[in-house]
Amino acid sequence: MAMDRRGLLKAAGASCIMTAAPRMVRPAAAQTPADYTLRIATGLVELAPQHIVSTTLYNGQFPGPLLRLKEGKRVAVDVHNDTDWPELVHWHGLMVPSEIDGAAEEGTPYIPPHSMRRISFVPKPSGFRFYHTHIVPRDDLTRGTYPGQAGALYIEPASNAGAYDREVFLVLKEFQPTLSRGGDMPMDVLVGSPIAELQQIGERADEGFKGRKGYEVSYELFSINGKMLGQGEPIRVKQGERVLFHVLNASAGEIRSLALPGHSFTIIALDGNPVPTPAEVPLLWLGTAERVSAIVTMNHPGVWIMGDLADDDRDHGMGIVVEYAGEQGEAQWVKPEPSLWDYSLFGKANAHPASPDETIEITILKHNGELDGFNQWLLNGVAFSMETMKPAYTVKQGHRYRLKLRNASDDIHPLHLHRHSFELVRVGGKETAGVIKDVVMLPGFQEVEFDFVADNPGPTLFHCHQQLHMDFGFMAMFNYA
Ligand SMILES: [Cu+2]
Repeated sequence: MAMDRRGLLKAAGASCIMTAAPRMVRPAAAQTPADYTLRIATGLVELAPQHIVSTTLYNGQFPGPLLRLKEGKRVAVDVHNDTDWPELVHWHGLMVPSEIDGAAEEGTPYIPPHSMRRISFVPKPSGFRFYHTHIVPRDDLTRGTYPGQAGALYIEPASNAGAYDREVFLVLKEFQPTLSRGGDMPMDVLVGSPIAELQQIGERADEGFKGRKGYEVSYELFSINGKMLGQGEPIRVKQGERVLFHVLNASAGEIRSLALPGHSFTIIALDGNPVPTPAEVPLLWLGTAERVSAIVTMNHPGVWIMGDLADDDRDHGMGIVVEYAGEQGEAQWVKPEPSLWDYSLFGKANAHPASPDETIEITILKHNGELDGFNQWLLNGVAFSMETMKPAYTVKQGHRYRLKLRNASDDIHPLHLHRHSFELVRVGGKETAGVIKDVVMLPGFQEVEFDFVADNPGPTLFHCHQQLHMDFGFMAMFNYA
């Protein structure tokens, strides 16, 4: 195995961090084959014969390879960075140490250009997770989560591996981003009503930026599993079959919807965590980086378009064909009735989460076009500094923290906490319990509350998963006391 001395030392350092007992590091150890290899490099994705895009990929493919890991069984992944810039792989939704997590803000070392780092960790918790880059591209739309650096990761439970005949992974992703002024983010996504006080705070902030609008990102091409609608193989199903879909929104910043005409989705897990109340919904809404696991009973024969509700996005590729055995013809789309997403549907009825040891309230504010035309984001008046990376909060191990996020902006924010899961407490003005997630959408001028237990010591990053938002201030660090 080609590995320079620096790479070897880095790998050795990582393995020392990972093991409680000191372990001899011998050259032979590095020669043990890794369980997986990820190679970050420029490559081509054929979204359609007339749409071949050059982008950065894992192993020359989009999505990156599906990583199937076993809960509790240590895994070694060799990550080769064949690009000209430093890279990071973030293990989204996994409880790993800060040095492994893949966020420079937490202290994970970069993988230097044209070098390799062996990453070793014990996968947990079980369920549908995600890996992606975590570098900060700011105005460079060829880097960060804009290119094709995303893949699904599934951690099999240590016991009870699940009893489904068929699993289908769907990775939703846009390509060819451009900067634009004014976005078209869907608004009728989530239940709940705007809070007047938050609207007033937002309006007051807007007064200083009269009429100014910051950059947004729009996309030319849309795909599921790296193919535009109508390209690639359809999902072939049989009548009566129950198909478990694992859907990942791997967008850099879009909120996505997904419907299959004549069918409904029974949600069994959110962000890979089984929900207390599996419930049936007519369509899915997923914020950036969210995952939904849902069973669809195939009881409506035909050839259908499973696609996004937005006609424009679907027409530009955001969909995949579902074809019943023995059925032919052009795939049909039928516009579904509108349906708002309500996380509390999947919660425990009449239950309350444990009381927190402390509540942390954070108000989100936007300064339109403040940073060279980009919107600046402030949490309690502070935009995160990439220079100082100063932690905003200190937590005590074992304590339960309630985060109360108040959104004084009109955008939906997919909020993400690293290295921990959280329990939803209040969404859309409704109390809930038992829904465990690592990303939650917060609609414009609303509030959300969720709890996390400080059970994974080390610097921990909290941020909006909208790439533009996180790059321009929407981050906060939690340190353990
Ligand atoms: Cu955001």
